[in-house]
Parts: sequence; structure tokens; C-alpha cells
Amino acid sequence: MRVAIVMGSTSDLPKIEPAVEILKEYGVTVDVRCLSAHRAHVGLSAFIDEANKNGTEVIIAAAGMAAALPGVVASQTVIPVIGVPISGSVLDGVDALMSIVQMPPGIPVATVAINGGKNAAYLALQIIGVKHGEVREKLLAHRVEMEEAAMTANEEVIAKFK
Ligand code: RP5
Repeated sequence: MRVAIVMGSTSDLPKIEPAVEILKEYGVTVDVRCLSAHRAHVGLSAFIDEANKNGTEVIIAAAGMAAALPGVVASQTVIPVIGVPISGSVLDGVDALMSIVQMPPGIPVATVAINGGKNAAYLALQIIGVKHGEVREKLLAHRVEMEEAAMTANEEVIAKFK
């Protein structure tokens, strides 16, 4: 099981590290790269070429501002691409969100929320889980844990305002 994560700048790293951690918890091999579509397009193409050949199942691409990266990655592969808009500009990530989500027909990018690295990881795991039963089972167990935590929180709220 292999996922690639590529970001436009090392300034994006704090928003992406949680995704790396989640994927590793599920036993996924994660190739992490910093390759801007604008500043390092030759290196980026070489990396996508590698991913096309080495069994990578999902690519997560994170970028801020003009955020061409996820779309440029998607243009060079049919591996599913998940885009993560990153905040930090004067437009606080809305610029990146609009850029990443507005792909032309035929070249999709599955776009998560601004700084949504965690959901990018969970979506990647769900895609991988179609083929890998052990990942699907672990995701289902995680859903049960979340429900239990939510119901405990509900009990605490009820007790507090009795
Ligand atoms: C984008 O420009 C990067 O993904 C980053 O979010 C933003 C700013 O990059 P730096 O100037 O911090 O390198 O391409």
C-alpha cells in the first residue's frame, strides 16, 4: 500500500504532517515530497512519472495561493488525486480552494477543506480500502470509536446541565 504526498512549499508542512501520521498508523508507505508546480515543475513531473510506475494508489497534493499543484499532478496521471488547499495567504486559503476545486471535465481533483490534511488521509484510506480489506476493517473500527466518543461527550453535556 503506497500513497504519495506532494506539497508546494515546506511552509505547507505543518498542515500536512497529520496526514502522514494517519497513513502510517494504517501501515501505508508514504512518499513525501516538496515539489512546487511553479518552481520545480521538472522535478515534479519526474516524481509523478515514478508514482505512475511504482504502485502508488493515491496522490495527495497540497498547495496554497494560486495552488496549481494538485491540478498539474492530476493532468499527468490517472491515479486518484486528492487536493488540500492551504491557508496562509491574505485570502486565507479561499484562493487555493477555488483554484484546486475548479478543474476542467476529465481531469478531476477530489478537494477537501482548507487545511484538511486529516480528511485527505482518511479519503485516501477509503480509496485504498476498496482493495485492501484490512484497511477497510480498521476504518470501520475507527468509526465505532468516534461514535463512542461522541456519545460520551453527549452524556457529559447532559450531566453538566441537569
Ligand atoms: C504555494 O505558495 C505553496 O504551496 C505555499 O502554500 C505558498 C507559499 O509558498 P512559500 O512562499 O511559503 O514557499 O505554492
